[in-house]
Amino acid sequence: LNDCGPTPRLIQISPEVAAAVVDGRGVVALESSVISQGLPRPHNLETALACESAVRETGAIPATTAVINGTVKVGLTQPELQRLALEDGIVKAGTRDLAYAAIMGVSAATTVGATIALANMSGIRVMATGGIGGVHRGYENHGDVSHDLTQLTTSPVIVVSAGFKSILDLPRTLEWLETLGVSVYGFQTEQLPNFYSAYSGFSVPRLDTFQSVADAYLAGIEFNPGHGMVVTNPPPPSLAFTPSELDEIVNRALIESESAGVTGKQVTPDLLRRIGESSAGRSIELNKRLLIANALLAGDVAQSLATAGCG
Ligand code: PSU
Ligand code: MN
Repeated sequence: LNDCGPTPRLIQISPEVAAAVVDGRGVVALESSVISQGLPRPHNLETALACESAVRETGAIPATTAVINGTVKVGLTQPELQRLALEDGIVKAGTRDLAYAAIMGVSAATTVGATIALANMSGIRVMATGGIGGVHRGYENHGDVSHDLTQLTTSPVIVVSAGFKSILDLPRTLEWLETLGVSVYGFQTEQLPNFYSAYSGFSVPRLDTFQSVADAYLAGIEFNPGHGMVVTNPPPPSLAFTPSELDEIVNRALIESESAGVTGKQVTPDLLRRIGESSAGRSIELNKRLLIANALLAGDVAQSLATAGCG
């Protein structure tokens, strides 16, 4: 071995997170692309802080990830969260973008894929987000599949979400996860949620307790080592959309975004913004509430894993 190998030298884990991992306490990784690209100001900062508080309520420690001036960080300070929420020009970083951000000294927010890669390198087994990326509609024309899916084949992390973002091709995303060998579970439901709606028409295996989520994870990494898993949590019923409301609003956003010529990694943030505008902010409030609910569930799951001696 020489000094040029993959020993972590560019990643900086905060003292609080590092101590929690060493002590085997519950830790939850939180992504930051939702802060910098997914939600508008001032909701983004409020949500980021509320998600960290939700994790702390369960007794677990939050570890939001991002690149700050080229330093790849796991566990951020409040001023760093503020920068991600309020500064212009924060880049969106998938896993492959981390290296360039690090050597160029830029500041970047991490997607689910990049976040679970960093969580795995840091000894963190649980992460929370709103909706994960997947196969985009019109895949046969442009081939756009989120790296979130493939990263789940090399990062054994539990991803707590409300499903796949409803702008995606849900059946194809499920097929891809099956191909990749990544399990998708429903928390206290057998109906796969569709991000902004509790109903997708697809069923998933149901897990009813935090402990059973932890058990499914530990069994999963025994039989399919290296793979992560997806736990879906239905969105809060008071704000969730019905399937037909959701269909209408997503279809409109897709048409507008396509005729505006939006492509690549701009697609997801652009669609979320359009849906926010056409629902008069309801999708934004819902996105915020479901992110907090997922952070809470992730914290409880992380605590169950820690109790099992696998923090
Ligand atoms: N969940 C949300 N809002 C978001 C995202 C997730 O509620 O903005 C982000 C996540 O960071 C996810 C990314 O990884 O969108 C997916 O982007 P893409 O489809 O370009 O891979
Ligand atoms: Mn994409």
